[in-house]
Amino acid sequence: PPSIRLADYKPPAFLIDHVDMTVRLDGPCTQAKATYHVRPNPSLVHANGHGQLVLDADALGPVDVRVNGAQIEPQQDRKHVAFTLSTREGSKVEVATTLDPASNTALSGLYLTNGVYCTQCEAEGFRRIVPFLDRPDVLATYTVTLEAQQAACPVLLSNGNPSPIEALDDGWHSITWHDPHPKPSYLFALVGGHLDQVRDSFTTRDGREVALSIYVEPGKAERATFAMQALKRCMAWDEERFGRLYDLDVFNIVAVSDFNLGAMENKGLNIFNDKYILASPTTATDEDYQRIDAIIAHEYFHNWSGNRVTCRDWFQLCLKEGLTVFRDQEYTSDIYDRTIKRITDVRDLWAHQFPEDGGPLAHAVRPDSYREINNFYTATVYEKGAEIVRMIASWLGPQRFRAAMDRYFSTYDGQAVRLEDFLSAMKAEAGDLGAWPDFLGWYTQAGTPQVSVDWQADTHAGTAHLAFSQSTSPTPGQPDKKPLPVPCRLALVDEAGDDLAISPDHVVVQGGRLVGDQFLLDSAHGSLQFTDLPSGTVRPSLFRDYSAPVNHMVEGLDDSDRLFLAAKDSNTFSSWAHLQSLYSDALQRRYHRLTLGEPLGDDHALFEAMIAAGLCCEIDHDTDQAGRAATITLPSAHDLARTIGRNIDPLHVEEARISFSRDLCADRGTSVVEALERFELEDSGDIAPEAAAKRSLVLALLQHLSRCETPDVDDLLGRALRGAGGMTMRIKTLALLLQRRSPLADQALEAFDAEFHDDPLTMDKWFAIQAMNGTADTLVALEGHRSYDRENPNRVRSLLGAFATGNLSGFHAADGSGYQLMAERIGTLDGRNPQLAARLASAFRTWRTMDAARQTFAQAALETLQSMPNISTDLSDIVTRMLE
Ligand code: BAL
Ligand code: ZN
Repeated sequence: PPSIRLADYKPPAFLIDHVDMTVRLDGPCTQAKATYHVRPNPSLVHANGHGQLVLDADALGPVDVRVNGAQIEPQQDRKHVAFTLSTREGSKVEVATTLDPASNTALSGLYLTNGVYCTQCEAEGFRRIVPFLDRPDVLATYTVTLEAQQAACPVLLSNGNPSPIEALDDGWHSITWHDPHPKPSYLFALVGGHLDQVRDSFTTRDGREVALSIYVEPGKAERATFAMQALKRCMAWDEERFGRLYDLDVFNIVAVSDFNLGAMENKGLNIFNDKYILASPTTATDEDYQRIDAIIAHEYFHNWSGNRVTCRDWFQLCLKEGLTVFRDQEYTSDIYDRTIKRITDVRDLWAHQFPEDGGPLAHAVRPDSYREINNFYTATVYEKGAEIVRMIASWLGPQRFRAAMDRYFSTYDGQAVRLEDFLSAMKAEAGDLGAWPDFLGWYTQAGTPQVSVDWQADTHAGTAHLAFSQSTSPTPGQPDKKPLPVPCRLALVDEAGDDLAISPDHVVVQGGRLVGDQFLLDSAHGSLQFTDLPSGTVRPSLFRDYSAPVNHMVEGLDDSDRLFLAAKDSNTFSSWAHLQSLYSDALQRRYHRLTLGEPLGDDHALFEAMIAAGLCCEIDHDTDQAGRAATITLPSAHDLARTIGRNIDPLHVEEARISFSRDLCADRGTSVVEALERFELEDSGDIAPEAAAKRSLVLALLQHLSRCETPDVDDLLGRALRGAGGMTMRIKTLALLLQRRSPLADQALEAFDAEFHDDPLTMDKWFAIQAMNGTADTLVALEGHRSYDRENPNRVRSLLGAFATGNLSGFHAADGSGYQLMAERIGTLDGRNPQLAARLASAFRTWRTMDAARQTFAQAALETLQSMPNISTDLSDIVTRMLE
């Protein structure tokens, strides 16, 4: 299909104000009927008294259509149902069709998951249930009646508030749900089936009693108690922090086991991938718990940022997603540790968004065009989108930002709007901050800006100079780039590690503005000239808290300056970042020496700094163990590959990291082992954040030690595994044993399998660690395992997804076996579930950064996919862009 372009947006000719819908859940004879209260769009001129109503449709059988009670013959093709309507007055349009949810393997529209009926309508799934004006700027209230056999579907849910359930003849029953809030069809949902229920309640600040329920597959209720606590916590937080109150009498969450996304924010009826609801200490890791917290909050927060104020069109997707990610990041920062959360988010941005923005799939946060919107639920729209909101929030400061958000929600409540509307609310509260920066440029321009900073100081003269320049490389469809407003939060740090007070009278600013501690670089070049500095060495701490999503390089600071800042910078994020930049340089040096066959050199000073940071005190000492863990964690192999950028040999990338840890252990291993011995490797399995922080530090140390070649490390890891009180230590130590090909690994894998083989979500971890440490042959063997299911997205992601995105040398194997296997599996999957196939295929996006031999294999694999006769639009879009 041709591209859809933002520039071609036209308002709908007709509006639908209310939808009355009845869905009779009856296996392959499921019936969906809907009555639409349609009126001509009053903002358009309708010339001759009638017009075409073109309803969107997808994969529907014959549709029965009546207009004002009279049956008509519509024009129906694969994608549309069209007929003529009066433009002088409103019409009642009835549509009816029959569906077979069990055959819907694409998991978009109405489908069956483990015997439960469920829906996924974002972005364009509603049209797979009934024909509709399936676009986000058509907002309607909904009254939905669900009918089913009581025995098959005791639970029947939809959006809004329910009326009492009614018994019908022959063991059938029905319930009607009414949602008074106008919403786009992508927020419609229904669920029917056997589900267990966890109940609770929440009273809003204005006294509304909200009945909360989490529905899970039978027998899993115990694992949903954490999720319920998380839900209540985030509801209270959104009231407190953003003044957002819930607006229905019930809020339901349903966890299902077949789901393409993480979760979905349907109004009053969030549907979740059960991976992000179910947790127990013996089956979930610390990261799982944090992710559950974050995703529950994310979906709940959409109730305002997305549902009450929604998007005019899909180009504005980041309006709800970037903003809601920002909101969930803030929530998680408040309830866990702000610096650790920032570090985690920045690492994720570097790992996922930067490679996207620098490769063939690069697109603006608000793209100009798309062929398949499902392919734009990306790290760029979500994570870079959140970074833009973060820059705006930081520019406005907390009070103004809160006022601006209040203004945004109250001005646009019940409307479908654009980014420009969001920005105008932000700008309206900017007060005396001066000219409004071109934040829209961040939404419309793809690519990661490169910011070079040159630092020069003259201690005797008491002066210093910071020169900035920015540029952005061309991205597909955008050859020329303009400068963006880049906020650099900075400080000058004195010899004691204290921030110097910067008086505006002693700074000359060019090419930007200095407001508080933010230098807003808004030209290609800018500078700060400092005078009257006190005596002694001064160093700059730049991009504090990662104040802009740019790649920045600083000239004029040597390794000892960076080591000083790593130890002394009062901004804990920056002190982490200084050390990371040193690791990154050291690893790149090792990589290049490996490719040249040269000796790897010595990183003794860096090892000293690492040990000082990681073991500054006893592991058990409760001083910021999570911070210490982050500090001694190396950049990932993928991040190192991205930094190297071209002609990559993944084996050397991995060896650079391995050799670094090995040399660290040779240099300072005794102190690490001693520290761990004193800790005795006992793990309570307690899920409290303090216990999780301690585990993260132990694991960060074990990660390095696991690269030592001495056999006593097996013993150490074996003891850590046996002492594991919960899943975090268990799966991570098992992964380390596997990674070092320890003889203990097989036995531990078997024990895990024996214990969990009938617990699919837990087995996903078992599949994933093997996929990340194996080859294409490993995958083939694992596909035959009794717990594997080629049709379940979570299983597929745990095996194929983990391999393609978490195993650099396996996926990019020198003989092309990784590419070939992935292409084969993606090709097969495309016939069943195009969204999942396309998502997996995007792992190929770095193929042009590999060495020539690998590129040849990758290209062949992509071309094989491209030439498949029945390739889906989803997959074809990704593969084509990757080959362009
Ligand atoms: N709207 C799709 C799932 C999410 O981002 O919440
Ligand atoms: Zn979202």
